[in-house]
Amino acid sequence: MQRTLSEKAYNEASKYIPGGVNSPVRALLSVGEAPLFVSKADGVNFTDVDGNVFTDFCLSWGVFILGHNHKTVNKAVKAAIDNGTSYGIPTLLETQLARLLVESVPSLEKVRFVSSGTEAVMSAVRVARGFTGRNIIVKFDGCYHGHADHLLVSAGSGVATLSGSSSSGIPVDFTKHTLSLPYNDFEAVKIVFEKYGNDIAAVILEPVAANMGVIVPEKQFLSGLREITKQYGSLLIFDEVITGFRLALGGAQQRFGITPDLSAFGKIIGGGFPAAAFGGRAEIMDMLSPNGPVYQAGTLSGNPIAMTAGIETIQLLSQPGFYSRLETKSETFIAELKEIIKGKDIVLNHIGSMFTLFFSDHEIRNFNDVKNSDTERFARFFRALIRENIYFSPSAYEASFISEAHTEVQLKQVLQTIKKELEKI
Ligand code: HOZ
Repeated sequence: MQRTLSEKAYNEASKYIPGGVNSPVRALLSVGEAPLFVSKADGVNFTDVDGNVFTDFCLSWGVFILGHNHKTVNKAVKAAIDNGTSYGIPTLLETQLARLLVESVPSLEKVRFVSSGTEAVMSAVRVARGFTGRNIIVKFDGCYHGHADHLLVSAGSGVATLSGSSSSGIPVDFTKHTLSLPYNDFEAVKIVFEKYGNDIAAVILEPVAANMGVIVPEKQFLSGLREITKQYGSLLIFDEVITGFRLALGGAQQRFGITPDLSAFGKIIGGGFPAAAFGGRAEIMDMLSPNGPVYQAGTLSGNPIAMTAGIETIQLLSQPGFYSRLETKSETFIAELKEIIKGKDIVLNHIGSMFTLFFSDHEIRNFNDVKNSDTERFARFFRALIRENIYFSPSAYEASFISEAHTEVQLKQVLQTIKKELEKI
């Protein structure tokens, strides 16, 4: 496979952009590969600048549940552009998308739009602190909630590949109210609540972890968190930036039947454009300025192009049968993949259309398990797939995704390739 133009593009980008990329995982360093530069994408495929075509299971990190370049979404966006692209003044589109979110997600009574998942989570935490008048935030090791200072503690995603899983440049004072505990460990949560319960503003987590690869919460974990936060007057925040509109129209909270106080959304709700949202009970959300004393703002928040793409996407996802079709297709793929990896010291964690292969002979239920897995073997696997024109999410600490656009025939071909390549690594 010729990759000379990507290599050239990387060298050129590195002159002007740190590491040549605008988000670290894209540099592919943890999988020992040179980054790809993309020229276009359609359906489940993207084409790099050298003209190589890849079957995509990263899908802009889960954004494209409908596949890239969806005709209906694009048509609406093209029409919206002709009316101007940002006003900094309210539009009807914001209310329309807000209504769709509130109608789709069980816990939402009010939402506010921002432009990225980082902003959504950061703002949800601020509202939680404003509402409770408390400081402490409990999070879980390996969950990634964007790059706000106080949440970059034992974080997953690209941070997981830094030594210590935290970023430099953050004063200790900024993280002193953040406690990070092992995922799926409710006993640890109980101990922390016994000690600090009345000072805990919120517990925040990815209801299915997807930034240390996919880790599904154990049965009593989410319900335990719901009960204990209620008992102590703390809020429960679900970071559904990845799981929202992915695991069901109502996200992980609908799938598990647990109602958080606040939730954050991103990725899918922008239909490929920068839109994210946070929301929850009206009495909490009304703490936000101008109704209340918690400040939060943004020039491009709710911008008409992102709102249009979001509306079109959610309407398509709301059509009867969408999620059951995606679920069935994913189940078939996962079942066959399970057969392929049998006896190979590989663990397949999955739920709905999200999955991660961990190279380990142990169950993977928390960040430590992921760190102890064979990430070198994952890297070899990733590189082998790339040579076969298949693009999985490029780190052992990420989730891969199936979309509506993957056909059964394509998935079968991918499985054959995986089978063949696993024999060699
Ligand atoms: N935080 C994203 C992975 N979970 C990476 C985003 C990107 O590199 O585009």
